[in-house]
Amino acid sequence: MKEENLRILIDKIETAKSIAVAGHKNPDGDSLCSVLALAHMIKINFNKNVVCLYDGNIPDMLDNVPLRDEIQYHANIDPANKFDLFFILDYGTKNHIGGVLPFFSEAAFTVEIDHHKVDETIADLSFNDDKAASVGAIIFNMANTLKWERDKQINDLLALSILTDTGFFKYARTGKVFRYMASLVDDGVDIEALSNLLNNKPRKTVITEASVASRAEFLFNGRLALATIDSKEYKNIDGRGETVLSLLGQIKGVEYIALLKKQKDNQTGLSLRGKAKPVDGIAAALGGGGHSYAAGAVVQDSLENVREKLLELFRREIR
Ligand SMILES: [Mn+2]
Repeated sequence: MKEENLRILIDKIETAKSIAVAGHKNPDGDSLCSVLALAHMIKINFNKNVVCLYDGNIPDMLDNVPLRDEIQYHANIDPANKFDLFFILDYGTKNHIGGVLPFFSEAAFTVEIDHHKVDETIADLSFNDDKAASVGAIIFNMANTLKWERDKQINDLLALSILTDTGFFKYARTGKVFRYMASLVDDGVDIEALSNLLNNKPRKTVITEASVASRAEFLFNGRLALATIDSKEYKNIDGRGETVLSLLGQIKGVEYIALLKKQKDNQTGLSLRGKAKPVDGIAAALGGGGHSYAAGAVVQDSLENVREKLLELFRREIR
């Protein structure tokens, strides 16, 4: 983290009269918890009020995270609000910002903190690190560098951001993130308690996800598992249908997992996972993006058409 950038950051926080923080649309664990952690950290270290905003839906499994009620749906905030300082976290690409974008665009000064591969930064100041395990990990590092105070809620939120984005360390690719977590555990974080706190899905969600997985197709000699969610089932899914992806990923011989979601008649969501096989190129070819082994897209087309395009891309990928 550049010292000069940190100096600007401190100055902007100290002089701002209004501050807001937001993550990507349909927040996941990292997006929600890093937003809440950063906002609360600014509150207790600078004695400032911070508005947390989101668009889309927050999965039920995240209902019990600390300070969950501190985040507000963007439409409940007066659009005339022009923030002096606006943080956008974990956003990936501009079209993931959703309804929060006008607040970002209107803000006097903007900061982005991200670990996605971003082509171009959109904020005035950026703390991006595509090697970081989660945005919470970047914020943990920032807090330590600046010697910001962290309370129990912040520690739990930063730990949750790391645990959810690394799949409880399965996708942790650097030693750094273990050292961060070791330090959080020394400070009182209870990983088992946090894991239990996330076991909070509605029954219909898990039943639906299991049913979707049970109907999956296995293509290219079983190397691609492809599951499809219709619009009725889509309402029951919590977040991105992570359970479907992880169930199918457990199958011997499966190298790629794809989940197609009929969000609307002409809008299809796609989640892709690769077992040591990059999938971000396929997601990008469909207008999406993400991480090397976990990527996705939202395509303005019917599920049938997106399925065909996807299979064509896999035909070229798998030989
Ligand atoms: Mn993230």
